[in-house]
Formats: sequence, C-alpha cells, structure tokens
Amino acid sequence: MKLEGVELRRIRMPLRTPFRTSFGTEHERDVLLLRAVTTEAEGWGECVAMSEPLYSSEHVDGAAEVISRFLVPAVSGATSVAQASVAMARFKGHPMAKAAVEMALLDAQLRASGMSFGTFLGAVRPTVPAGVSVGIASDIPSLLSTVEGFLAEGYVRIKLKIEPGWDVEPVRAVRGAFGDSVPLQVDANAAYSLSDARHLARLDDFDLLLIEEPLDSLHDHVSLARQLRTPICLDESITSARVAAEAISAGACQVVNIKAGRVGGYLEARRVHDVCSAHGVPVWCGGMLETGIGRAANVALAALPGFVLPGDVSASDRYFAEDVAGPFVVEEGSVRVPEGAGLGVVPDAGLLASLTTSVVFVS
Ligand code: NPQ
Ligand code: MG
Repeated sequence: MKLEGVELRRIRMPLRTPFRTSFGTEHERDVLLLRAVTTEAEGWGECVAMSEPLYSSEHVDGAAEVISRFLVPAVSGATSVAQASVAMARFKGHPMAKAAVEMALLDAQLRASGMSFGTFLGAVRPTVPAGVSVGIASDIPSLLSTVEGFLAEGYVRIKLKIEPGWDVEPVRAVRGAFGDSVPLQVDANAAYSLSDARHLARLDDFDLLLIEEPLDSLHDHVSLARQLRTPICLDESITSARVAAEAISAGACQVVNIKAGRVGGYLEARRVHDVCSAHGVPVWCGGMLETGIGRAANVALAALPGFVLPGDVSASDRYFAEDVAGPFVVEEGSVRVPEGAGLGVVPDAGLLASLTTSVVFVS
C-alpha cells in the first residue's frame, strides 16, 4: 500500500450547548479531519486538538502545520502503519497530530483488508457502556436538570466537571437528587494544587468512582493519593505507555483514562491498555468532543477487555445537532461498535462540504 497524499480539512461544528470546563467554555468544535489517499483505499483521521492550547499544549493550527510540513513527508515512503509510526517517532511531541495521521493510515489499511478497527485492536464486546461528561453549570438547579436529562436518555455513568468553587456542592446536589447508586465521578482538568488536599478529601463522603486529574503535577498526585479515599484517575498526565507504567509504580493513580490523541495514536493507546491491565489497573476511554469519525475509533477502543469502567463515550447528539458520520446513538445505555471495514463509517460529503472552513491536499 502506497500513500499518494493526505487531504487536511477543517470543519466548524456548532455545539448544541456551550461546554464549560475548568480551563474555559467552548461554543463550537473546530475540527481537523484527514483523508489519506493510498493506492488501495482511502482512510479517515480526526485530530482532537482544540483551537486553543487549553487542554494540552497542542492546537489545531499547530497540528495542521506539523502534519503537512513534517508528518506526511515522513510517512510518504512507509508501506505499513507500523512503519509510519516509527517514521513519525523521531519528531518530538505533537501526539494529537501523530495520532490523526496514524488513524487515517490505519483506516485505509483496514478498509483495504476488510477488517474493522475493533477486530484489529482486539475488541471483545459488541457494544460499550455510555457515560457522559457534564460541564460546569451556572447554578445547581440547571445542573440537576441537565443530569436528569442524561439519566433519562440512558447514560449509565455521570461525570461532573469541577473547579475550585464548583465541587462539593454540585456533587452533594447530584447525590441528593438522584441517589447513591448512580455511578458518579468528577474531572478537575488539573485545576487544584496539593494545598487543596483537605478540601478534596471532602469528596470522599460521596462514594465517587474516581477523581480525574485533580492536580497540575504528576508527582503531587502521589502525595494526594495518600490523603484521599476516592481513587485518583489520570488523564492529561498519562502521555504514553511508559509514563503510565511509571505513574502506576509511583502510586500516582489507581485508574487511567485513555485517549488515543493524548498518547500519540491508537497503537500506543492499546499499549497503555496493556500496561494498565498487566498492573491490574482499570481503564476507561476518554473523549475530546469527537465527530462520528473519531467517535467510531473510540468506541472500538473502548471494547477492549481492560476497559472495565464506562467511558466518556456518548451519543453524537450529546454535542452536535448533526454529526458528519454515524450518528452514534445510546440504546439501553450502550453504543454499538461499528462492524464494517476500518472505522465502519464514512463522513457525509454534503454535510462535510457545508461545514468546511478550509481544505488543502498535501502529497
Ligand atoms: C477531559 N473531555 O476528559 C476532556 C476535556 C475536554 C469530554 O470531558 C473541545 C475539545 C472542548 C476538546 C473540552 C471531556 C473540550 C475538549 C474539554 C476536551 O478532560
Ligand atoms: Mg479529563
């Protein structure tokens, strides 16, 4: 299989409702999609970088530059995805850019061979449980009505985004309104520091599944873990399988959130899964407000055996009025793993065209 070139397409997807986290409020998703054209098949990739470097250091313009200037030329002679990954590894950083290129090449290779993403990665389930991430609200009543709606839609796990000033009270209110049996967790996106340990320990009363990335230092999570009963889950800090092994050995986390974009691709994501499973550490699949393209790959990943906790694997309509591919839906609390070759979904050409803000072909 020979790569003829890669189309980079920027699309603008309005969010149905603004999504607020400890790092900011998003009103739309500025997405970079890749279409790899090879001699045998086409493959789609999605870059999960945000338009501004708020979640991590990457941003969409930077990723597009790195992909077109360094990554596509580096992989142009590769005859397999494994070879392409090695060719990209000499460039430091830029995991989201690398992950998008790898995803497009992998999709092309799998479509050519007729194998699904799930089968390739090692999926062991036909469906995955659907969790949902709930943004910081303006007040408690509006949070409760949002959570009530998601529970009515069948989501089996609720994650509340938290920040200093919006933590114990929203958790208390959700527990009070919906009871102790709703699987509930929180995500701080690194908004706290170690001096908040005693405050964060107040969350121990609410029987949370986990607290995700409370601090901005990998090392400080070791100290915090000793002061909390609530398990610590790491997201932003886990940048590779090697770092996952180090974090687990150091006692920095008891659970790991896996996002392929954050660790440089689905092959590395599978290695993170393998390392965690070998250590008996449960993992779950994170989300970056993906379109149906990225969502298809996440759903396949989430079907691996070590993904024993529900992920931020939601329906397309959690974020978008209209999705470019799918749509993915929640049925009986689960999302179905696509079975077709590659990602098992392709974007709708007309919708793509109407959302496109720029398109270039790099060869
Ligand atoms: C997390 N995701 O787990 C991320 C953070 C996040 C579903 O909570 C635009 C693009 C907005 C990516 C907001 C969820 C985003 C984004 C939050 C990622 O930490
Ligand atoms: Mg997170």
